[in-house]
Amino acid sequence: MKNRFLKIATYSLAILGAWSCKPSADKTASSSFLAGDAAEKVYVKPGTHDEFYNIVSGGFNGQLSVVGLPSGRTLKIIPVFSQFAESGWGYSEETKPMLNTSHGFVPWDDSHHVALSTTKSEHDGRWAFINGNNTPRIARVSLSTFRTEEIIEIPNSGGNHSSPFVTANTEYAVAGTRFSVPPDNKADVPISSFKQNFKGYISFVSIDKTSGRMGIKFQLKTPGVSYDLARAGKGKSAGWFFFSTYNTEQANSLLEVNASQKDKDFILAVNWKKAEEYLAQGKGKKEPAKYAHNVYSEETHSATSTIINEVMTLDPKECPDLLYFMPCPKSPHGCDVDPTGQYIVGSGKLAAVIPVFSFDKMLKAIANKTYDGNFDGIPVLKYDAVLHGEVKKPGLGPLHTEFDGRGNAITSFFVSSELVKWNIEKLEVVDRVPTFYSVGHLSIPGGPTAKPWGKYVVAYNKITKDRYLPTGPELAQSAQLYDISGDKMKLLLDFPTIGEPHYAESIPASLIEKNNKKIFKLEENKHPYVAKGEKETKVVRKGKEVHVYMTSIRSHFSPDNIEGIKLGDVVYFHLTNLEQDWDVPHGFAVRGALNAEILVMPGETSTLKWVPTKVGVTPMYCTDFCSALHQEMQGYIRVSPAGSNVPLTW
Ligand code: K7E
Ligand code: RUQ
Ligand code: CUA
Repeated sequence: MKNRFLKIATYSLAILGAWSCKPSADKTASSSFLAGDAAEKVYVKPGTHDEFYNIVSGGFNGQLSVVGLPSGRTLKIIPVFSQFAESGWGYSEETKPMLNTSHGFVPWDDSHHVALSTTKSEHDGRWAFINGNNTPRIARVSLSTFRTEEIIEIPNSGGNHSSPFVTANTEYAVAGTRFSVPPDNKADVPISSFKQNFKGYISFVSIDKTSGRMGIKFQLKTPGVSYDLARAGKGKSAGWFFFSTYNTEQANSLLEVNASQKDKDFILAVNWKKAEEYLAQGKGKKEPAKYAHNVYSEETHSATSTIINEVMTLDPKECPDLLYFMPCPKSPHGCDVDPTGQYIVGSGKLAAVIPVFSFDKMLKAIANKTYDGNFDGIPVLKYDAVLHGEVKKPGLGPLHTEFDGRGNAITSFFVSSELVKWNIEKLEVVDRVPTFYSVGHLSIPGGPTAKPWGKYVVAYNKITKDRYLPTGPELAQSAQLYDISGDKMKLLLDFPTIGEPHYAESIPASLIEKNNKKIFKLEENKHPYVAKGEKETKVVRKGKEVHVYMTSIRSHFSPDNIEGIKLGDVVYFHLTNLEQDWDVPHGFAVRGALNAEILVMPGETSTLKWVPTKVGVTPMYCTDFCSALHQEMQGYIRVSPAGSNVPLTW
């Protein structure tokens, strides 16, 4: 990735001639961009809360982190596509099914983008969606429990990058493939047959209004190019979705020479409302495809995984007026829609301008059939007919754009390492400020929505260099917070991030705090192995399986001494935390257990599977400091040889 951008850098410099706005790496340079009262502006008094939540993708750690703004304090890591020993996520029997896929258990992914749910294109504080790029998946995270509640795999995809951006009322999250691939059911083809056999399926994943439950409503069989990023329309364009594309040469080797031959790639406009009509008319076709759908239930505190074997597809060749291509200068990356829904901003990584498209002009060009031929059977609209205008010489390597709600856009520039603010109507640059260094995504609170809150922009930098104490060859990843409330953007703060920060969204704390779940009610616990009081605790043998119905309360486990376990047994500790006080979890660990530990929240049941490997007495204990007697919260398990007749007692 970095190599590719470096090549692009050289290339762009060549096409633009001498361009010299690369900020100096000299630290003194940053001070002039620093607000004089920066410290005061990011200071959140002890005991008080931040104004915004910043929900940040962890990149290739497959997780989300939750950060407070403006302080930059990390509040939580939410495991999504990962195993996380701190909470037992992906280790406990209840959560393991969440990481199931058609390939089996895949406890990792490469996450790029966060999408917060919206109603009428405004944040509603209900869910965060995040994509898995590697083993294509979309996850839904509850912003009430800050837990992953659902993961759906995407078939016919090889790199779920333009995802999981959502439509105005969160009707759909999308999944466009970055690597076109042959369809799953006809996948054994020569790589050189790219043009004939490779497809770029775009999935529309429906989201239930009440439960949030996801399902793949349909997949569009789109041409075999790379779908890089996407945004839904808003307001008048709310029935449309826009995707940036690259490799429209359809080359199977993306060395620079191959993939950037063309002067223009495309932004694909998808009329998804029309797609729904075609589906209603029965134009969809079910095709074989295997994928996993994993759902976590708050009632049973457990997940189930289902494998599904077919998917509904729509072929644009049989459904006219569904897709249109808009030419966009060289290798567009970001594709962003302004708060009104009128303007679509393409960011050509290799381009010397930022093209801004007009939705009204697009509709007109479609009505008048102002075409410039077609690509793979899909009409290409004339560039001049759909263009609102170009921002000239804005910087080098534009990637992503967000909006401040005051008529301005802010675009990140990777190569010239800066944020550039420009006026959307006038297409004029109004301010620029350096980033340290090489910014990728950026986030303004509400910036991708119809109602930006403005105030700050966070730059997520790809390179850190000298910003922090060095920690060996690998350095902390870096974000930077800027004040955008005035005419000039001012740097306020550097803060490290957990994992590579790709995209993030920021949302007023008030929209989330009001829905916050404080406690799971014990009486509502429907876990099949729950023990709702110490009287219900027991140890049950079923052949070689031993089930321990166990409870915890400050400061003891019940039972706390177990004998009669034999080598060859598989022991399941089903621990119910009887506490009904906020913020009193108990942890549970057994010596030598391969499944890490579990952390059980008040009112919840969680299961640690343990396969003893040695004869003897093994300690178990609480891992989370819970009271003055935490250190006393312990017990023993006696494991005897396979044939022994030690009776089961507790
Ligand atoms: Cu890093 Cu959104 Cu994957 Cu741009 S992408 S920088
Ligand atoms: S200890 S909370 Cu584990 Cu030394 Cu102190
Ligand atoms: Cu329970 Cu420590």
